[in-house]
Amino acid sequence: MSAHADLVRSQGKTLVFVPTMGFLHEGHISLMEIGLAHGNHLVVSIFVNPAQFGPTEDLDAYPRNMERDLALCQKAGAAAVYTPDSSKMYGPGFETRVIQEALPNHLCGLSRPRLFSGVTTVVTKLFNTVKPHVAVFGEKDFQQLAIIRRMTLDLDFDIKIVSGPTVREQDGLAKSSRNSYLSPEQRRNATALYRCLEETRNKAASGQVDAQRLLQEAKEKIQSVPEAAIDYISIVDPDTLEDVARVDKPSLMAMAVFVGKTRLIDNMLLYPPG
Ligand code: PAJ
Repeated sequence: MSAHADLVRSQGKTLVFVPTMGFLHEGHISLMEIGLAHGNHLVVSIFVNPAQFGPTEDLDAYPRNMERDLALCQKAGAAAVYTPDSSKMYGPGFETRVIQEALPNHLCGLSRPRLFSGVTTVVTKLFNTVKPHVAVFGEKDFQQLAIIRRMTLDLDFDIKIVSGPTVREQDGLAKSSRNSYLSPEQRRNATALYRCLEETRNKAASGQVDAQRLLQEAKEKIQSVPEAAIDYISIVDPDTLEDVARVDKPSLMAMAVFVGKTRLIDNMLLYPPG
């Protein structure tokens, strides 16, 4: 991969990179399309990164379909797909992690303590090997995007970070590789996340800006859904990810909810009236 990147760069091409954990869906494909608007040599990586899964999480169960993924990458215009294996990624004696101080201590980082150091570590390694000019990340994982932007600045990566909007199913459920875990009934119930975000966005836009009250009502709504268990629902400053008391400027509503055993995340920006 590294030699390929050197060759591509020496040809004066603009190398764009979309890192993924595979089991690709339209959300991933949309990032590839956005990438190709920013460069002319698209590299996709497919790597289910053990370093970002906790000991009780779904590493082994994580859905995989390499053959289908490769065909989708080719169709989307990828010039190369990088599929490292874990024993090479984390060879004998591996012991270094990239750790960020503040941004991981919110939202998903609180219930998944190794998630973001696993992400920053693997993305650093991928950046060093793929050597992209541009890298594309999804707003669906808003906290991850914020962390990658911060890391890119802090560690002087000469890479432009571009984001892509969340791609949804027709009924609003954010596309996710993990949606494949849901039973048909759970799949129907899972639309509650999006409906709740939309309802809250409408309330904020019509002047109900007290965050505690918005959150209380949102939690009641989610709690009424069969098999749903809230991990967190928060309204935060989109830059610092710290809780806000009022939606008096654009604020991020983010949630993680278990539907059965499947942990789903979603988010939406809330805007005050006007
Ligand atoms: P993965 O969950 O496969 O997601 C890869 C990229 O696709 C991420 O940037 C994610 O935000 C984006 N994405 C996922 N669902 C999306 C949707 N519905 N709409 C738009 N974009 C979507 O995120 C990871 O992998 C990993 O943490 C990774 C960055 C690859 C590091 O291991």
